[in-house]
Amino acid sequence: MSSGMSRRSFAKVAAGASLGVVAGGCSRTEPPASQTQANQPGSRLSPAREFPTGFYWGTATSAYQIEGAWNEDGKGESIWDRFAHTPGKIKNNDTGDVANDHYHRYKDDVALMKGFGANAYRFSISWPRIFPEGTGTPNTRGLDFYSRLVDELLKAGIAPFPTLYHWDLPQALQDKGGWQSRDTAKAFGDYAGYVAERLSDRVRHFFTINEFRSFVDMGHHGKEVLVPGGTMTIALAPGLRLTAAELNRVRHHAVLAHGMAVQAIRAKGKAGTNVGPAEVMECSVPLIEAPEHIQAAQTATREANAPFLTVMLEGKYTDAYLKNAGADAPKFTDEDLNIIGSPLDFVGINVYRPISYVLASDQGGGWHEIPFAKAHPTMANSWLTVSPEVMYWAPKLVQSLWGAKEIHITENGCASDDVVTPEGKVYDTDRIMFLRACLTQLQRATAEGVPVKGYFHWSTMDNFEWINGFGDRFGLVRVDFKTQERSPKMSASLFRECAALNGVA
Ligand code: BGP
Repeated sequence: MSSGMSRRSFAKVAAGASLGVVAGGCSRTEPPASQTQANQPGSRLSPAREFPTGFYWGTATSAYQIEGAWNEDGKGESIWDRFAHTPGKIKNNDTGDVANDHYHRYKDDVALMKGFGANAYRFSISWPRIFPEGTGTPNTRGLDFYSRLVDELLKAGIAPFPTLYHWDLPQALQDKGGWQSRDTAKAFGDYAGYVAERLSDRVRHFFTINEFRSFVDMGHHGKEVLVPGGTMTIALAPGLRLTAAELNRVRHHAVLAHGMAVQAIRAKGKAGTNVGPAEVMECSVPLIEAPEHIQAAQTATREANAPFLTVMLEGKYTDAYLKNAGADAPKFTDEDLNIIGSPLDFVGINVYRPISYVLASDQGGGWHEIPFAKAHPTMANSWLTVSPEVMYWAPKLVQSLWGAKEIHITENGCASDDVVTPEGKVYDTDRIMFLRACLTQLQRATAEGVPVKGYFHWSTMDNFEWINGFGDRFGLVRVDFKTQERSPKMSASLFRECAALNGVA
């Protein structure tokens, strides 16, 4: 489809070779033994529900959302510390100061993950823990925390998949212009190289940046999101309202930072370190699965991702993006594009919902966007339209548009209005329905040869959900934020079954 497709060189990973065998160490992060047994004849799982051998069954979190210890052991302030400490920004004025206290309880949390059968874990590294000022002298106590966490994970047979940026920019860099400054991209590359140099003896996969579109657009302008019956606006830290030209510049700096990080990780990490982004892909889903509508969805998806995934995977902005932006388009050089389009080992995509359904059209770019019907079902969050088929189409289109050889679903999940029974149980039937429906569609993709190698459920446990504070509960594990008590919900049992059977249970 895209002209840049053939020049992307995704590292080829032989089946089973991506199991995260630790270089030079004795820890291995292979699927649980039960996973392979379940694939034997006589297994109660129909082969039509199985995932490929070696599939990663993981859950995901991010530093600010769970760690707490916001000013401990030399950590610097982040833009989320500043934002949450500003009254009125977060529901109930909640903050991540303590959050899940994971910084002190990480061993228990790793044990929980092991308990529900995960063989992979996606967490994020807090940049201001490592570089309190964003650049300059590193804080070794910050790095030590992640080193201990990685060791604990490997001991539990869980492969670590850290993300280097999940929105908590050092405030010191924000004070110098934040993502509006090109220097921030350079600083991110340096930080990424530093971490890779120190952790890649044990960590085989790094994600650069989480959800470019969310932190850029929602943080620097506020973003309108289509919901059944209308739209809603979401604003995140640092809470700016930039002009279109300024916003495009920030977008450019974000993908440039990603490219610089990819190059730094290649330069400083051990040979064989894998790297890719974790982007919230804007996926258009064909309303009807007929060739012309599938083609329309593919074209629409490529354009919708023009400033982020498309430029990272093609090494160029689409003509339509530049034309629409006109005088507001970002200024860039060929060298910038080379950096942004640095070859990747995998593509990580966060998949919750489609941006829209589409049908083919003779008008415009070749597609017609169909709004969600007013009564289209949603999960507890009004933005989360129930459209599990996006879990098939998102990786499928990443493969067909860009020829990706390895794809990870880096987030998928839903908040639920969890009710605790007198016995202390949470029967989250809605999350179970959502998870099973999404996995069914994902399995449909892998069965067709779409190279999805891992699934990371958002989230491991209830946590600080950005502007919704502790109000939205996305976890497989319930957290009582007064006592920090953790209790697995029924959905954790479904996850464990799926991981053990390596299929949709
Ligand atoms: C993604 C973020 C996660 C998580 C999740 C839940 O966009 O990467 O950090 O927060 O969404 O959604 P939300 O909290 O926006 O409702």
